[in-house]
Amino acid sequence: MKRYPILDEVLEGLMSRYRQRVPDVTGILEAMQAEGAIGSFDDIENDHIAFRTMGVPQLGVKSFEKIFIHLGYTRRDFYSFEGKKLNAWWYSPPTDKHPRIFVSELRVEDLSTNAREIIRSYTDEVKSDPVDALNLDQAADIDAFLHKPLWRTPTLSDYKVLLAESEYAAWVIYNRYYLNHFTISVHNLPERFNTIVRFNEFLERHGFKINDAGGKIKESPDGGLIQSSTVAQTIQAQFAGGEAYPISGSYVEFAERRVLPQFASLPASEIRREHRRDGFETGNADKIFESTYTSQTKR
Ligand code: OOG
Ligand code: NI
Repeated sequence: MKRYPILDEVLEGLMSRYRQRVPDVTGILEAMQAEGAIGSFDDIENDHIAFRTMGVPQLGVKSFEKIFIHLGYTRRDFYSFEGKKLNAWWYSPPTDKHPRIFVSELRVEDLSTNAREIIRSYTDEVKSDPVDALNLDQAADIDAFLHKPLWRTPTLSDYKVLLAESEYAAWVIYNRYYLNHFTISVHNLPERFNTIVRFNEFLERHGFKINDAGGKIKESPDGGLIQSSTVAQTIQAQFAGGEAYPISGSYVEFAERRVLPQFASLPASEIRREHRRDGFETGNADKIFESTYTSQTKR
């Protein structure tokens, strides 16, 4: 099988920062290990990872996607979130061993003049598409780019103005391209854990807080994609002038992908990723975004 060493290194770099920022990741993996759901952390199947961006001409998904398309991903479906003023696309990976990617962007043009001008005052510091200046054959260059500030450190007052109008905008102005979540596939786990209903029970037994926006279980109308997520963990942000303030960081998601009706008679041992419900679902995603919203984190 073809190898993807640059992609693997970039993914590892993302996951290592994410594990540091989100103690729930290790907490959940340790609880899974303790209960025999997995032998080692390597047994986890990462269903997908997600990023957020500001939709301005020189940034946004059009810029961000170039990285992962270069590394072997393919752009798939588009999703629109009217109320939240977001666009999103998903990307299928080069192999079954790699996670899907979900990337969203804020429709900055649709915000109030005030919020738009605050965002532009930061994003205008990026004069041209920064991905065009990267060497995409160098994992270290990509890794540094994904974890460096794209614009100056925001002020707490700008953060609060954005938070009042768009929680997504506030999240991105501080967190930028930090991994928003990774997603544990539950359908290949031992039977006691292999549905979202059972996995949520396990999480709650261990004290993890589940996003309940629209209910704790998000199910696609076709019944094939069932998701849940933790509530984002708080990070102590350092705003301009050294002001510290607690804000939402990242969270963990869980996905159950059911076998498609046309493959229902396949023996379990033959079921691969391609036999299960693929892609995403607008109604599910709309509520999962709220994992970082204060309506969940302050609950
Ligand atoms: C992404 C929310 C949507 C999914 O799997 O549908 C999502 C985000 O919070 O940025 O992850
Ligand atoms: Ni997700």
